[in-house]
Amino acid sequence: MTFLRSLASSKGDLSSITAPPFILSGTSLVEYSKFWAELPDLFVAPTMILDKEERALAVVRWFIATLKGQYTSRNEALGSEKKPLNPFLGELFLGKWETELEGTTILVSEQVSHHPPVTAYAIYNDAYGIELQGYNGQKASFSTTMLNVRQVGHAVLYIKKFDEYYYITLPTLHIEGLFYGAPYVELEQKTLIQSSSGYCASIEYSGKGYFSGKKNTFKAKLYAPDQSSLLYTISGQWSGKSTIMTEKKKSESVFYDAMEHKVVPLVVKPLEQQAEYESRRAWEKVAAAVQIMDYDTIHVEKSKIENQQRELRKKEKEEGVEWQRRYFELIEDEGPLKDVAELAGVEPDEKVWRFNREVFEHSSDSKL
Ligand code: HCR
Repeated sequence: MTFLRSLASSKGDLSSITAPPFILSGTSLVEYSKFWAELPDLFVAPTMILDKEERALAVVRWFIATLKGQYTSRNEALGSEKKPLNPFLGELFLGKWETELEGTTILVSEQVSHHPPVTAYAIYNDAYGIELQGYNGQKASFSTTMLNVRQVGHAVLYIKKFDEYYYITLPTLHIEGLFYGAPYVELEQKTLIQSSSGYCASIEYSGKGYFSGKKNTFKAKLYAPDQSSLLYTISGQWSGKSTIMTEKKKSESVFYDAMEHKVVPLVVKPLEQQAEYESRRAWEKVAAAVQIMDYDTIHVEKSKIENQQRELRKKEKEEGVEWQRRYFELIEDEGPLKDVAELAGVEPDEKVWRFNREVFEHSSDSKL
């Protein structure tokens, strides 16, 4: 009951929730950016497709494939959704995927704001010339039985060979099962994937009952440029199997089957080689205490980090300086992306977080 009361009074700030020990996770939210590319083969697949329409479809397939990791992996690995650690400003999570066919895919994820919390990330594979950039924050509200979470921010996929962008909006979600102490995520509303080539996909989510009586369901529609015609309808479970219907031929076939794809684990440097601002090293003691549910140590170790951060902010205030983000900068978006967002009918953010790759590559952090 204390937990539910803390949810009800959280006023949109998820970091202020006091969760019981069995709901705590030893993983920081800055790590969640990795879920975008745990299937490197699907991430790079669009770069090999010459036809624009087929390419847009491959982007939708990759996106659908990321959802299982993003929204069900804690449930599957730990028995229920967990409350992640609240990243501190400047916290970094770095890693790479090394696969035989795709080569190296790099992840740089940084906490660029603490209040409100915002994580920015870049994921790129140079061999295939593909890059994903994005940032996200969360706004929460509590209704009688559910925690509702609206995601702020967006992701942008760029394919160098075709000089093509995909502007991706993030789904709204809610947490069910709170009263039973077994929280899990369900997606709602929709995602738009708008390509600079004009193709646009609209993905609508629903939980149990609405589309098919099954959990984690979606219905996606891929439209030709200017929404001139509906080309494909895809439906099914994002955590399971989905099928695609070609509008012209009215033929149906399997679109994606999550059971047939195994995630590739991200390779992260050993703790002793990480800088003190790298997520797993910084939270090492808290994570160990979460493992054995040692609530006192969790509290003591978390407080050390929080107090250190408070001291830093106090010093910055006294010196009249602002924390320098390491690899991302907040800029006015005047580039092609603004146009793509407008194509999708999405109000573009006035300022957006963008990756400064040059700075990253000249830093010791780039030695992964
Ligand atoms: C809502 C959530 C924190 C945010 C997590 C986000 C939205 C972060 C960005 C990722 O790309 C996608 C993503 C996936 C997660 O499902 C989502 C988390 C689910 C729970 C967590 C809450 C802060 C936890 C609240 C405490 C509980 C378990 C009631």
